[in-house]
Amino acid sequence: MARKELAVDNVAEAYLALLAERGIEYLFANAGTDFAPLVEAFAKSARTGAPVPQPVLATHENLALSMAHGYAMVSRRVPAIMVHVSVGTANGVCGALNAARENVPMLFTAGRSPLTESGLPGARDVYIHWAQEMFDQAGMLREIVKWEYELRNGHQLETVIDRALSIATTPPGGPVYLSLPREVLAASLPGFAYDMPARRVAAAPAAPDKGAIDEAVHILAAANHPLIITASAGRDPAAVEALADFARRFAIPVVEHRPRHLSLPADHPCHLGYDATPYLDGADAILVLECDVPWIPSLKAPRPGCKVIHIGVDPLFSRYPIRGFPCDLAVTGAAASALPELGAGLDRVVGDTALSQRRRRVGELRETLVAGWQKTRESVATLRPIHMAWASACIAGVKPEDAILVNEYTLMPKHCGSTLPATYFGSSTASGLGWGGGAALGAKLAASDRLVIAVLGDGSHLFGNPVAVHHASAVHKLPVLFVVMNNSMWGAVRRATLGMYPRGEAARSNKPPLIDLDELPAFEQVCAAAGGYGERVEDPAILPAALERAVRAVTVERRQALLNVICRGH
Ligand SMILES: Cc1ncc(C[n+]2csc(CCOP(=O)(O)OP(=O)(O)O)c2C)c(N)n1
Ligand SMILES: [Mg+2]
Repeated sequence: MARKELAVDNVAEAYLALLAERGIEYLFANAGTDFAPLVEAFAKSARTGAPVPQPVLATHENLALSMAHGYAMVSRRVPAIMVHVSVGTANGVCGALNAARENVPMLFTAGRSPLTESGLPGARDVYIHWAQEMFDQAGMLREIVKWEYELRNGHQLETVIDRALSIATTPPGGPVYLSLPREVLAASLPGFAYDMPARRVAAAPAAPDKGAIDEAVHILAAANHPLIITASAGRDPAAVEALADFARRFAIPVVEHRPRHLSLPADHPCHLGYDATPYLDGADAILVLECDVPWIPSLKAPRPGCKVIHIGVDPLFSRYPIRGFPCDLAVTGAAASALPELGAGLDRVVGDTALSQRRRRVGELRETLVAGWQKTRESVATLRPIHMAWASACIAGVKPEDAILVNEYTLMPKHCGSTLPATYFGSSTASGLGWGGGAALGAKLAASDRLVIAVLGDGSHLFGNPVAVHHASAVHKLPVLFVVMNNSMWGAVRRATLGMYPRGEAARSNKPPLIDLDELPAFEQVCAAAGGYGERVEDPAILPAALERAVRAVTVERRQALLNVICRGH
């Protein structure tokens, strides 16, 4: 094993060099006084050519975290983020929760106010250094991250960084948090030696237990009407083919419930849409595959006799305080390795006659479903304000097959299906709004040759700091197409209220409070103000042409574009 030595002046320089050596390409950053030693080290590297991660300026922490999230989900590499002490961490907590619930590994760091009031290099020299210091800065997100620590000195640097990265990337992945006091970053370090490659690596994933796989085979083989429900099997692109093969071979229908990743191509013969409700009564065995919420029990649950198997890297979602779905068997393991093993077991026991009957039945169900969707699209195509189903279908009409869709959360996948792995990303199951714009920019950073389309609600767009997002798109040359489905409201709040109180005061009111978003700014002009193409679309008939114009602006002119699509409430 090789030891490498670097001539550095201080811990900050060694830290950035080590991040680069460990494969961190980007440091998404929102700076403050705590950054002084890092700004200095970046400036020095620009002169000397010493490798460091590329700093990516983000003018709000939510944007920094969301960009890092989008970059990580597409590149499958680990991003680093740095924010300003306690206050920056506070702004980043929502993004960290989004990433944690989606098992996105990231190194989330923050400065720590200088500890000393004078004497050491980096000691307090601005009035904020007293008030910004907290007893327990990491306490704000200790529950969210997999590990947190504070760098105490330069001598532990290699151990700390390697431990942070190996824990973040060990399945199930997730963010880790490291605070960096200013005096520690500024401390002199006469030379820095470290192992290359790293001697502390991530743990290999747990292999599915053989006995548990046999039991799952037994349950599925005995079932006449098995069903698979997934949300995130496709987080690992290799799982998409595994699921496609498995479903096709055994004619098992698959529902993608609230998908965050494409797990099965939308045109797969076993794809039965995005809502398991119609199939729950008939199912006699359900395989819940990388899915935290397969159905909503207060609305509809499977029959009591239906066997339920959960498979995933953390099939119990152990970080969720409450999750009580029936679970007759839970198998820890990645879908990409568990499904072929299940398939091999089922191959030995399942007869082809039963399968051909089931294949026919699944085919009929799918035909009815797809015909229903088509009918919906036709019936809403001319509605004004525009229907989100029509807007989704129009997006399907312009997007190349390899385009990356980032959905927060108004795109309707049933009207805009994707077929390739890693081309669809839905917002985190934690649903901390304000993610989509930044995530799309991060996705573009990871895949510069692909068209990236962010589909946002008017509400979610506002949560995402649009001015900061458009600025980042321009300054980092990340042209993305933003489609805002603008119904001038928080439709979700309306639906929740009417769902709980269908005949209540709000239902009777013409204008219930805290739902309508009146006097919204012209989102398209905000994009244009940052150098992008912007267009407001009210007429459903011109939406396809408007989308073509916007796609052209992004792909040919290489500038961002925003369509402000005036939609009806839903
Ligand atoms: C950070 C955060 N704050 C509040 C919410 C609650 N919330 C969920 S959906 C929603 C409204 C979203 O509005 P919009 O994006 O316009 O979509 P619509 O429901 O109108 O289609 C709100 C406020 C949330 N999920 N995250
Ligand atoms: Mg809305």
